[in-house]
Amino acid sequence: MDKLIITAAITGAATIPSLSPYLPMTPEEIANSAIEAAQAGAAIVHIHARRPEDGFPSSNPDHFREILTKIKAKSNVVICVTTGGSAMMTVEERAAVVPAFKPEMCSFNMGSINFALHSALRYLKEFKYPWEKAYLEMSKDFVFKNTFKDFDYLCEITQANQTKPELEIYDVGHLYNLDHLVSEGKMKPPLHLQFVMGVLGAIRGTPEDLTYLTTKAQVLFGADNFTWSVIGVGAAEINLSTMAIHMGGHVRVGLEDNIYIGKGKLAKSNAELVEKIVKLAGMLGREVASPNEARTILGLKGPDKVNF
Ligand code: KMH
Ligand code: ZN
Repeated sequence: MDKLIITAAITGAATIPSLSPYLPMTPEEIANSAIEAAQAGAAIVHIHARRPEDGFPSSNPDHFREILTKIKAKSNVVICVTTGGSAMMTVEERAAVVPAFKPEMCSFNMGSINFALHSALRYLKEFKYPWEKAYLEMSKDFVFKNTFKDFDYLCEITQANQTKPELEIYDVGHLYNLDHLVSEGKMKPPLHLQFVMGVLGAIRGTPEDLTYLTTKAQVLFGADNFTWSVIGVGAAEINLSTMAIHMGGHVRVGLEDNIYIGKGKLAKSNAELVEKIVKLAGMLGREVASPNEARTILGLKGPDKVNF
C-alpha cells in the first residue's frame, strides 16, 4: 500500500466567513495556514483565493500569485490550485490560474451538480459581510456547471501546462463522464480521483457510497490505473478519512470542507485537522507521505516547473 497522501483544503468558496472565525481570509493568512498544514503533515495544499477586504471568493490572479509565491518561498508542499472557483465565475475565470501559474496540480470537476448551501440559513442568523446571506440563498437555485465542453477546455489547458488534474467525483455519473473522456483519449491514466462526498445535490458520505464509488472505479479503469482520495464534506470528514486510510486511499481534510474538529467544536486551524489524520494514520499503521513522496506516487512534474 502507498504511503498516505494528506491534502489540506485551506479555505473554499462553499465555506462562508460567518461560519468560522478561524477561516483564513487574506492571501497572507491563506499562505500561512497552508504552510502550517504542511508542517503538520499535509503533502498537498488545495488553494482558493478570497477578496482580502470581505472574504468573497476571488479569481483575481494577483490574489493567487501572492498566496502561491508565499507558500513556495517557505514550503516544499505540493500546491493544487482550484479550477472550481465559485458560483459567480465562468469556467474561463475559474481555470485562468492554470495557464497563468502552471501549477503541479489543479482540481478538475467531473460533472454538473446542484451545489446547495442554503440549509446553513436554518441556524446562521448573523452575518459578518453583506454578501453572505444572499450567497447562501442563491445556492438553492445554483447548478455547478461542468459540461463536456468545459471538460475539453480543461483537458487542453492541463495537458498544455503539465498540470496533473485532481478529478473531483461528486457522484457515480461523474465516473462515467471520466470513462468517456478516457475512451476518447482526452484523459490518460494514471488518473487521480478525489471522491467529494456529502455535498447537498450529490452523493452522501456513507460507507456504502464510498465502497460503491471505489468498486465502480476499479471496474471502469482497472485498479492499477488510478489513485484515489476522499473528501467527506461536513460531519462525514473523519469517518470517511478512516475508511480511506484503511482501504489504501488518500485523504483530504481542511476548513474548505469541514470546520469542526469534534462534535460542535470548531477547528482552530487547518493544521489541527491534519494532525488528527496523522494520529489516525499512526493508529491504523499507515505511514504518511512527504510532499516528494506524493510527487512520486502521483507522477507530478515537480516544483521547479511551475510559473510562480
Ligand atoms: N469545495 C469542495 C466541495 C474545487 O475547488 O474545484 C470541492 C472543491 C472543488 O474543492
Ligand atoms: Zn476547492
